[in-house]
Amino acid sequence: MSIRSCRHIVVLTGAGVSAESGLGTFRDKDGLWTRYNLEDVATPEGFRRNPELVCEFYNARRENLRKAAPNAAHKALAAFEQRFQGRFTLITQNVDDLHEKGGSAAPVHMHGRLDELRCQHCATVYAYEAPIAPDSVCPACGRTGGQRPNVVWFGEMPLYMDVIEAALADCDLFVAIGTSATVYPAAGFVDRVRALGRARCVELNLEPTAASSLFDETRHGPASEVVPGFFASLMP
Ligand code: BJW
Repeated sequence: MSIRSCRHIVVLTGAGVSAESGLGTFRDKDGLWTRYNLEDVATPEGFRRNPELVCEFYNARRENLRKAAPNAAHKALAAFEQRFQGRFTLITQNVDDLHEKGGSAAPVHMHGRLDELRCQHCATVYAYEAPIAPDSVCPACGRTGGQRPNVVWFGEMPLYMDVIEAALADCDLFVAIGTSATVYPAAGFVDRVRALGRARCVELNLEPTAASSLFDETRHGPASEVVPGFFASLMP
C-alpha cells in the first residue's frame, strides 16, 4: 500500500514486542502463565485472597523492567511515528514502559502500567518505585492497604476504550505485533477493523496465531527484525 494514501495507522502491540528485551511473554513455552496460575495473580479475586503473592509477582516483574532496555522493534516504531506525516496511534497491551523509552510519543496503555499503583479507596493513580507491599499507605488519602498495581486484571474493563474504538474506526492501516490474539477485547480489534472494510490489516509475529487468517498480510519472525523491516517497506 502507498504510505501517501494512508491517513491514520493504528498499531497494537503485545508481549512479543518486548520479548527480546528480556521481558517474559505470557503464553509461550516458559511464559509467565506456565509458572503462575493466572487466577491467583491476575484477577481481583486473587488479590483479595493473597495480596502478598500478587505483590511478590509484580515486584519481580517491576525489578526485571528496571533492567530492561527497548529493542529494535520499539525504536523502529518510534522512528516511524516521527517521520510519518499522518496520524499514528500506538495501543499497547503491555504494562512495561519500553515504548516510551524507545521514543514513542504517547502509547495507549490499555492494560495499565507496571510502574504505577492505584489506591482502591480513593482511586488515585501514582508513580511508585519501591517494592509494593499490601500494607503500604496511599499518598493521597493516607489510608493503609488496598494499594494495587495499576494494571487491568481478568474481569476488569481495559482502559481508554473510547479512544481505542474511535482510532479503530478511523484507521486505514491496522498492524498487530507480538500478540497471541487470545485476550479480549484486544483479540477482537482486527474483527472490528475488518467489519468496517476500509483498512488493510497486517500481523507481525514470531509465528502464526489463531487470528492470522483474518489479516491481509502476515510476516513471521522476531519483532526486532520484522518490525523495522515492515515499517521501512512503507516509506518511499
Ligand atoms: C514474539 C516474540 C518475538 C514471542 N517477536 N513475536 C470468553 C470469550 C471471550 C472473552 C472472554 C471469555 N472469558 C473471559 C473473557 C474476557 C477476558 C478474556 O479475554 N479471556 C480470555 C483468556 C478468553 N478478558 C478480560 O477479562 C478483559 N476485560 C474484559 O473483557 O472486560 C469486559 C469488556 C467488555 C466490552 C469491552 C471491553 C471490555 C481484561 C483482560 C486483562 C488482561 N490482563 C493481562 C495482565 C495485565 C497485567 C500484567 O501484565 O500482569 O494482560 S493477561 C495478559 O494477556 C496481559 C497481556 O496484555 C494479555 C495479552 O497477552 P499477549 O500480549 O498477547 O501475550 P502472549 O504471551 O499471549 O503472546 C505473545 C505473542 O508474541 C505470541 O504470539 C508469540 O508467538 C509472540 N512472540 N516472542 C515477535 N521475539
